[in-house]
Amino acid sequence: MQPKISHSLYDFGYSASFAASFLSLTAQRPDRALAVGRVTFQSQELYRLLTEVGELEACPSGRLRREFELPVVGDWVVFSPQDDGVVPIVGVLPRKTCLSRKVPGEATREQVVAANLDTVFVVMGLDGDYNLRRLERFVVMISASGAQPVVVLTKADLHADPLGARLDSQAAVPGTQVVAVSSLLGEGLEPLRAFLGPGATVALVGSSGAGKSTLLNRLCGSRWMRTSAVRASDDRGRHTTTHRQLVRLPEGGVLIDNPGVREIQLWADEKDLSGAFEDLETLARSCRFGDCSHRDEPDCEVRAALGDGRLDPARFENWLGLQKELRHLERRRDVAASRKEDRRLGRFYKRVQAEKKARR
Ligand SMILES: Nc1nc2c(ncn2[C@@H]2O[C@H](COP(=O)(O)OP(=O)(O)O)[C@@H](O)[C@H]2O)c(=O)[nH]1
Ligand SMILES: [Mg+2]
Ligand SMILES: [Zn+2]
Repeated sequence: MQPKISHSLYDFGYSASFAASFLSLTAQRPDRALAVGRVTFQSQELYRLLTEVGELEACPSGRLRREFELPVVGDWVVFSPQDDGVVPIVGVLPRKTCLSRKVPGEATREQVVAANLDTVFVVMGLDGDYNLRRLERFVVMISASGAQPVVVLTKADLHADPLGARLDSQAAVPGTQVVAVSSLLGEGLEPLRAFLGPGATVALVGSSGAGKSTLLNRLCGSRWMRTSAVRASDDRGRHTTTHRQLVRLPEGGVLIDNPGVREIQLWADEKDLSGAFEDLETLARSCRFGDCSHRDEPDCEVRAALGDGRLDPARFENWLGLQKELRHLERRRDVAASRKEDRRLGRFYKRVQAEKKARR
């Protein structure tokens, strides 16, 4: 049995607007007793929920599986309480923010990796991991999610000039706060604490080995509530031991370690580039032509900035590359959407034909 939580769900991110959604959802199901919980862990069909009566194991109902994409870590879900055993999840409350990527490979589909994040720490090590172009990509991805990105450069103790690195990173993502820390020495962490606390949801993303788990442990110390590991079956029916992905802090607030975004396949719009490239967009607005390609047009402010060293050429190339990628994605999304609509209409006409035939 899990220890009872002495906090209210509001300390872990619940809010008046989630409560309103919950009420309108329960009003549609007056026949059932329903309760709300937050997904702390997901592995295939097995879920764990943080609820008012402690942590519960849960599983999406058949109807939810058919009608909605499956809930993810951070979601607030509606479940039907049981006396014992696994509780069925019957609904997902509308998300406040939603961190998504394109599914890996050729398919043009969105994959939601975490929901209802307020802040995302983009964790990057000041060692071999350090890469400004990847940083720009991450910030675009998080801007698209609706959450606030904060860049955390870890392993400052391994770098000869951490302040210089911080300034370089700051130039790559001008609108975003950049912090350099050493989780090893416990240095520079103070600015991060402003984002934690009752009601706040913070996720850590970054490549493997960047220092996410070490940072999480530093931020929580021994103060995060260790609870027993989750026993889950893998797809071959073996039992594997996994740990919850969302941890709660005793003073309220939650941290999510690595919601699976090591490789960044963007699922974003061109407008989401502003999060990382506001300065470039400002420059581009001063070009003589509104549709300037910044290659060889006259009176191009972007080229002028490249010429006098105000703009890093690698950053400029990454901006062009991301623009191209997002335009391509938009076209593919349009095609995918119209194919889906075609399939839907196809099914509709088939049904109409079948009904006609049955009536004859
Ligand atoms: N020197 C130093 N090493 C660190 C720091 N943070 C993490 N590490 C080391 O980097 C390695 C990967 O860290 P980990 O937190 O597991 O990375 P994750 O894969 O992002 O969770 C571990 O060996 C850590 O001890 C730091 O601030 N300084
Ligand atoms: Mg880790
Ligand atoms: Zn231009």
